Amino acid sequence: MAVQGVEVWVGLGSNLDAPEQQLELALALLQPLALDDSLQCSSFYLSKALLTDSAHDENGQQPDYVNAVARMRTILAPHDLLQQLQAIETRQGRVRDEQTLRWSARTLDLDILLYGDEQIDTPTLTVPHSAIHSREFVLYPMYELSPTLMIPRLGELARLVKRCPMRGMRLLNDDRGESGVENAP
Ligand code: A4P
Ligand code: MG
Repeated sequence: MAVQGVEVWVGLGSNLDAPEQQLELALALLQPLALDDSLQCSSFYLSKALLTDSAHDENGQQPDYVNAVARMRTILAPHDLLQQLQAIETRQGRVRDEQTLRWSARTLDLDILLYGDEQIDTPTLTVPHSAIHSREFVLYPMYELSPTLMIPRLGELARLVKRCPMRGMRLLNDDRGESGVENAP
């Protein structure tokens, strides 16, 4: 009998050291974690960095991010998946030490957005990811892959997309500006 696994959604982001290539490599490294040919990825989007009060350069800025979301079926348990994602981040040069500020620029960030319908609240893992509802670089790519998706705790993805400003986000490599997201509700 075929193994079904669980459908998980992973957010990918990078704003250091050739972000587009970082995402391409991350997708290749996610492939072995996915069952069969279940890994799918959205388009790549260029978005303005969300910043904290301290994590920015002397001009109060960070490079733009390249973001995407992937979905796949996996047999990994939630914390095992988190560990695998952090290993990929580390392999791609992500520095995570006491000097590194939260939300500082990074070569790769992999967040678990959804793990099936599960709601998980542990010290190291919150699922659905706590910021899904407010992030254009998460909601619009998710909508691209699954316009009718329902999100545990939050409800219809389409409703969340409608309420979320684009903040100038656009498709990477799309000279037509924001037209790539014209199908959004
Ligand atoms: N953790 C808890 N829940 C999760 C989850 N669902 N997925 C814990 C992944 N990790 C989760 O994360 C800190 C800890 O969160 C982990 O050790 C894990 O146990 P981190 O990746 O080490 O640190 P971080 O990413 O700096 O912090 P955080 O709070 O996860 O930030 P976010 O939410 O990842 O946001 N602007 C744009 N345009 N695009 C971006 O992608 N990303 C961020 C970081 C800021 N600004 C951005 C973007
Ligand atoms: Mg993170």
